[in-house]
Amino acid sequence: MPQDWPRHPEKLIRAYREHGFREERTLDALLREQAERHGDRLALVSGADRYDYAALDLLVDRVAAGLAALPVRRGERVLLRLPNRGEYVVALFALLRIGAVPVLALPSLGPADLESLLRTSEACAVVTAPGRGGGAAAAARIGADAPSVRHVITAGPPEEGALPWGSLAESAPLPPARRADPEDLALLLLSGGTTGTPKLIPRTHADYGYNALASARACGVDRDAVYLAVLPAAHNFPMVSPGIVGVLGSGGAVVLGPDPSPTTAFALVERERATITSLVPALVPSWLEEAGRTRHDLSSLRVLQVGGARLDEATARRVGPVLGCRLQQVFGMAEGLNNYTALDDPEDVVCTTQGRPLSPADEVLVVGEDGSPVPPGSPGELLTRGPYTLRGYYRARELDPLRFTPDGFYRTGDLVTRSERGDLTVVGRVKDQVNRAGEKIAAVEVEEHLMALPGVRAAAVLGVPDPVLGERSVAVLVTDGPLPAREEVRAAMLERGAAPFKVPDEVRWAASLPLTGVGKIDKKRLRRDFEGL
Ligand code: J2J
Repeated sequence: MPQDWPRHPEKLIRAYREHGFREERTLDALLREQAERHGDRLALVSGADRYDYAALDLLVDRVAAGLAALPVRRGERVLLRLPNRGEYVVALFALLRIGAVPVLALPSLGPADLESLLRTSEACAVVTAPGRGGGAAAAARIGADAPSVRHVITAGPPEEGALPWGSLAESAPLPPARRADPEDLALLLLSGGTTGTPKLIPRTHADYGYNALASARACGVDRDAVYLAVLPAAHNFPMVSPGIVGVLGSGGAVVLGPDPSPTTAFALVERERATITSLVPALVPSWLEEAGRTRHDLSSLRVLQVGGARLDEATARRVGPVLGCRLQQVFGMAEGLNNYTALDDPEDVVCTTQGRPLSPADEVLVVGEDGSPVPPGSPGELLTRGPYTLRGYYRARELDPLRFTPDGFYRTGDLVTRSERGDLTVVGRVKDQVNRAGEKIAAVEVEEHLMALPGVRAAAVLGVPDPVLGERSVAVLVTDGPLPAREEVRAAMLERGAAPFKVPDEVRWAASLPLTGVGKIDKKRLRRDFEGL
């Protein structure tokens, strides 16, 4: 049988383990251990439901038994498509406990993506619920139509052909099973790539657990942490940076927020005395605005993590003063590598860089088009290899030569600069650029200038075909007041030291920008919306 996914070389795994760069316990054992150590401490809050560690662990045991009875077997894949509710955390750990492999899908995924996920993973079951993306019934139907799917489980209102979630928890807990190997496949994540069909990322207990717990240490997360998860919980950022897994593995509490709006979130921060939360940049301006007028007490909040896309410097500088907490920039990817600014980094580093690799064993190279390393400060593609970065996608061996170097470095597709002291700054995607009459313009760089204009809430720069220039640059802006004229944009950008050819050829207005499920600007859709421009 062809290999489903390539592992790290055996010798390297041994070396990583010797140095503590792989977790020796399975992910569900992390939860069990906390339950045994202090079962009465708060673990999870979801709406009106509150679970201490003992209660959460027992519920996980029961659902694990319910799943095993269906049967869902060790090694089988199960698609989880759940909103931020307790069932998500319970289903996740229950599947891990029986050695089944959760496939984490954002509730916002469309039918085409779901179908492709089910086809590649050959999942034997789908667990779904109505959520922000809606359409549980549609997901259930797709699941029911997929040849590999034997069970559809719904955590929402009863549906024909679907098992109610509640029936799973009626089983008696399973007797302890044989200990799973931490080097086994734990779960499959969806690649954040915005082009082509979704790719599945294999993560082991050993690498994911290490990612989560090392992140917890880097973010000052311990048993006193209260983490508010407002981003879709199936996304890698709120899962492991340090997220749900890192916080539960450290004995802290996880509070699931049903949506990322500041009004909902601020009420939860006050009620639960949340100490840390994470956002994508698109959400930050509305949080800052609301913080100026809220009556909620946000004084418990110590760290606001921002990542997933480039945070512009002007917004970054407002976080500390307005929210009264530390900003931490997080540059991560579901494929592995996580970078963090340190909580005690100088203000300039926190506001203008996306931090440094989490692990001393993370290897990063910044290379030019010819593949050779560029000097500090020069832009190049980030390549990385390390103890929690994948060596190949799941069931996609044909991608190996494209996305990995022969010696196992993952080609991130991110354009970065690295400073002398090793801080990385993301300056664009290798292809997110406008090729204007041969001059390459990084979209992110222009977006950064545009975000600094007064009244600009969001900005996206696209290259569109042009008979003369090859591509011309179009800025799409969401503004508070009137749209600035191109001349105004030009004057402001030149004032900020931008090269004249980087000034957008056109400035367009939009009421809002389309966002991906996790809240990044969806350029593919934006491009479609502006087709015929
Ligand atoms: C610029 N681009 C960034 C940042 C990610 C933590 C945080 C985020 C993700 C994530 C994650 C960026 N500035 N601060 O998995 O554990 C872009 C890069 C990267 C891609 C990965 C985590 N942080 N990005 O966003 O798999 O282009 O993971 O390669 O969804 O998002 O996307 P994804």
